[in-house]
Amino acid sequence: MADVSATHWGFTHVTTRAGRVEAIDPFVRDRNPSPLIGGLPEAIYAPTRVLRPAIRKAWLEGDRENRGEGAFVEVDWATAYDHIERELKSTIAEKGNEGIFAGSYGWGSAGRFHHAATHLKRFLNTIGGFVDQTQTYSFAAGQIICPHVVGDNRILFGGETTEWPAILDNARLIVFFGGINLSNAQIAAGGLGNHATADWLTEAGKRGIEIVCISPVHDSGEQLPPHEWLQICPGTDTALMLALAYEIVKTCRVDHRFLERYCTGYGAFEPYLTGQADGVRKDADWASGITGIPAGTIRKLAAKLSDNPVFLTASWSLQRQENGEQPLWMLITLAAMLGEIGLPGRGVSFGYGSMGNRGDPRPVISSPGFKAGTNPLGRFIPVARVADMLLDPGGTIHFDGQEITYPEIDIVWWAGGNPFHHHQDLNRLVEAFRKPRTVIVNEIWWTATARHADIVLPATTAFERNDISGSPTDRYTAAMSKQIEPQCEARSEFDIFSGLAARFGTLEAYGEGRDEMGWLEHIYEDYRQRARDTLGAVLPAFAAFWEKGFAELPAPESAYTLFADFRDNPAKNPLKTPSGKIEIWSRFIAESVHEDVHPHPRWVEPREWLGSAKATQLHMVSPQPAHRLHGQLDGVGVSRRSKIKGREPARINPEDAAERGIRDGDEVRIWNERGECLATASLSEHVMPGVIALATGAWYNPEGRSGRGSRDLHGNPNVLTSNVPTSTLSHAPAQHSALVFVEKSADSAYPDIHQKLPEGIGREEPET
Ligand SMILES: Nc1nc2c(c(=O)[nH]1)N[C@H]1C(S)=C(S)[C@@H](COP(=O)(O)OP(=O)(O)OC[C@H]3O[C@@H](n4cnc5c(=O)[nH]c(N)nc54)[C@H](O)[C@@H]3O)O[C@H]1N2
Ligand SMILES: Nc1nc2c(c(=O)[nH]1)N[C@H]1C(S)=C(S)[C@@H](COP(=O)(O)OP(=O)(O)OC[C@H]3O[C@@H](n4cnc5c(=O)[nH]c(N)nc54)[C@H](O)[C@@H]3O)O[C@H]1N2
Ligand SMILES: [Mo]
Repeated sequence: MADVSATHWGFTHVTTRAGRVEAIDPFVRDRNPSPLIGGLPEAIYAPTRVLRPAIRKAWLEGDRENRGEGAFVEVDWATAYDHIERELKSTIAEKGNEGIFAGSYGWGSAGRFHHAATHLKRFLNTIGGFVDQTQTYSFAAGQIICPHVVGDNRILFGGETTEWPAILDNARLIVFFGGINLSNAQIAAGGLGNHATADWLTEAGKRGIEIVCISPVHDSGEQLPPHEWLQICPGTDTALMLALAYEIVKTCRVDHRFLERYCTGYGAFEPYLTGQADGVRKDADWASGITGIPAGTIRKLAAKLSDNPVFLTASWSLQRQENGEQPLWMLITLAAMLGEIGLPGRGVSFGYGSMGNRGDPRPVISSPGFKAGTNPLGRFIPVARVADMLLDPGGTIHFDGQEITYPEIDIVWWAGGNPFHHHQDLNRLVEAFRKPRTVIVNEIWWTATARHADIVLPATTAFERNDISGSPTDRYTAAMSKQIEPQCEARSEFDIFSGLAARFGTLEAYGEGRDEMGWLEHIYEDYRQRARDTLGAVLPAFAAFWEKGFAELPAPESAYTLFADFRDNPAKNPLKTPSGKIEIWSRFIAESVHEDVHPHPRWVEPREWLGSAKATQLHMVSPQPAHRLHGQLDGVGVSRRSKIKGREPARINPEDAAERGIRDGDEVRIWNERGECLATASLSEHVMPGVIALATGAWYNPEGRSGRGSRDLHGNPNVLTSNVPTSTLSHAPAQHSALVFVEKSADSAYPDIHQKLPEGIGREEPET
């Protein structure tokens, strides 16, 4: 057995001693390992581990109003199963399976077999199905708009995109809307054997490629090769892109041949751009007033775009805000006007600064995976509409041209996600979570979601079970060998749901007669065969793979460029859009009920942005945390050390701080009409004036009873973010659009949520 395991922040080697994990070190092949893995041994034995099944005491007495309050009782597995079995059976009898919500969005383990949500769904599929969620929080607006514009989502995420070697060989200018944040590139869903993004950027610097970063926050500034930072007011990138397009029209640099051959609808768009349609020229002066970028700078950038082979990219953050569909659509339009799309290493694609190894060369083949099967119920809601669904049963919405009716939910079940991390307007979520009859959560730690549940099931960490990793952007697959026994009563996801399936008589359908190792071999051999059939690649057989600890796909011989085949022969390789071309004007959208989305890209003022702010308000951006993954590892390692006086640092420009009498390290109160939190001010020139950056992931730590009216003591931005969707087309989360007030508050002691357990929960040392 090898000592290898895998996490979303990198592969690891594990050292154990007397049945305990002693150290977790980076994978030998990793050239830029993430410091996050240093916190893992601490996390395995953290005081907030869920050690036994637990049930909320008041729920046993029929209460549903007080989730998040009061004591739990610890029970054995048989008792927990008894309750779950009874709950599921009564809901199915009374309401049918549409009374069960198990979308369970979230970043469970990197191990693809014990992926918690997949097991939950697979089990429920064997007993009639459940209400699901579609899209991801990462790029929900993009997932809806990109297929309308370019036919699919390769431009947004995954492994099939323009690769770095092609970019470096061909582009002379790379423009990063949203900047390039190397701390975000530490992470890849499903793990990564080597962190390559930093090396590609270094190489870009060596080759003298010009780099422009456009963002309200200058992340990773010191680690990047020479580059220019343009400060932009949050939520205004579309206006900047329009002005760049306008200046290109004005200087007669539009590639009309490309537009005619490969695009539809430019004729309907240009009159809007030039102001012929609405009397407003979208020129550099116009955009300067919106974005805060000097008009001369915009014109200079437009000239550079015309004069150089370019690669344009935007981080996913641009679409996690009101009208978040627009910047992506407009950047594609801009690249089309330049005629760059499909030329080797040039054009446009998103997410290069958002996730590790996007654009790293890798043969196109899907990674090892475990499937939930088909949901016989077939009902779903958009990912960010959970609270809306719970608060408005029977309500209807239009979503990407379909009508969706919110079901009445009895049972909410979350396994491998943390809505009290990811959901917008948390105080509203608290209210929504007090509606269903029963909330079940499988968790490793006592997160705020577990604390707002009725039945909590203890899950193992990756180190306590055997698994296999796989990511669409990585060439490596890890054989994740079990290193220690499960802590106390914790069980693997497969064991948890096998136990339930046995009670429902569906174990055969759920487990297909395989045990854990049987499944791993099955998943791996399927992958090995696909690698051989589609790539001619020879991977070791399962036993050898398991012994070695990892397998590696060969690097592709030539670098891939997205849409090169389409450019080469658009008749033979059309896009999957209705016209087969890039749609700058979309008939689907023109004819849809979504009147808030125009049929071509355009600038729409968000409700909350600096242009609508009161003099004392700041625009809060809530980026991904450099020191943890969402809420994971918040209480340990580099994340714990990054806290100031126990609270999350809120980065603020010294000018804005001075105006408010705030000094570095002061406790601050951040609030708006939706909520309030405390954080610690960290003065930084890397944040532009008018903006405050509060990273996500500080565990929600409400003072008193959770919900509207309480304040979060730790610095969780989602008590401040708004439920307003990006648009009615995508209903996506718009968490970067939030105005807040900030003031200095008197220093107070911080009660550490990572040391505090719900009442009734034992803390005895786990058995080892
Ligand atoms: N304000 C604001 N909010 C945001 C964002 C933002 O930019 N701003 N970003 C959004 C984005 S992009 C995302 S992806 C979401 C992320 O939101 P989530 O994915 O929900 O956040 P995580 O903290 O990663 O939650 C995963 C949970 O799964 C648990 N877990 C891990 N492995 C297992 C396992 O094997 N079994 C079980 N049962 N549990 C396991 C972990 O302990 C953790 O609590 O947040 C979104 N929220
Ligand atoms: N360390 C770490 N890395 C992560 C994660 C994590 O939790 N921790 N989460 C992972 C996940 S799930 C995802 S989806 C990705 C998300 O990847 P992204 O969406 O790219 O990440 P963010 O950090 O939200 O935003 C990136 C940058 O965009 C800037 N920005 C915000 N609003 C605007 C705007 O209006 N215009 C411009 N031009 N810039 C803006 C932010 O200030 C930030 O510097 O990150 C992944 N990487
Ligand atoms: Mo994400």
